[in-house]
Amino acid sequence: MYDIKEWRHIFKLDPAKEISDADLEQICMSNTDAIMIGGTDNVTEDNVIHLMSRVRRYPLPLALEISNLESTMPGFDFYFVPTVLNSTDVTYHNGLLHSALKAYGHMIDFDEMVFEGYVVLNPESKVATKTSAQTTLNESDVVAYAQMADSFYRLPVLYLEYSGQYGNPEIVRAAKQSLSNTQLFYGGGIDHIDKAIEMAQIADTIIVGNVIYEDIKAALKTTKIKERT
Ligand code: 1GP
Repeated sequence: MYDIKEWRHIFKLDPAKEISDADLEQICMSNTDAIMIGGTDNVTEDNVIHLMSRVRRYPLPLALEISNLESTMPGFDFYFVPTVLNSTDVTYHNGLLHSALKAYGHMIDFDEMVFEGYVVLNPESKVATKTSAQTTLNESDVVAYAQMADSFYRLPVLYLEYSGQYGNPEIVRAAKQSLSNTQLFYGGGIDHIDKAIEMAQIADTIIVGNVIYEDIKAALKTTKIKERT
């Protein structure tokens, strides 16, 4: 079975975006550790099932990051369930999860579930708007969330989500230093191998998204962190 603790690099594919078969093949045959399917807007049952079936041709772990109940389905190796720690809307702390458990709790394989503490840090991102996240956070705010995730909630993963923007390495480092058991995911604005290396030297796992759709060669190069960090 796959061990997410060993994952250093993840490509995140947005089911609402188009990707050619040739680009998808290069992504799935690259040196990444896993594919995560997830997005904020227009994530539907149809586009998730379509992308899942295309990625399933390749021999690497596949995870769904749950954005809504309608597009959640069997067939993935893992389900990443976000709880947005800096959301001001209880829906994104545990409201969606509560609805999901009411509907499907009797049939869930909890070994496949990974509860992710999210801290949304880019105020311009769709996820910040959707979750009404309080993004004006300094280093000590983020450190407090890291302690909350690690020492109180004991979450397996803390995800610093700068989606669409390259983050502040000092803030990421401060969060990392506050974690003992929780795995640190960093995502946002990695569009060059140098940025991938910088964040991979701090976080346990980096997530690469947008650049897949903008510059496939640069995206593929980010997997070289394995040789370079
Ligand atoms: C988005 O964290 C991921 O959820 C990756 O961010 O799309 O900016 O690479 P980018």
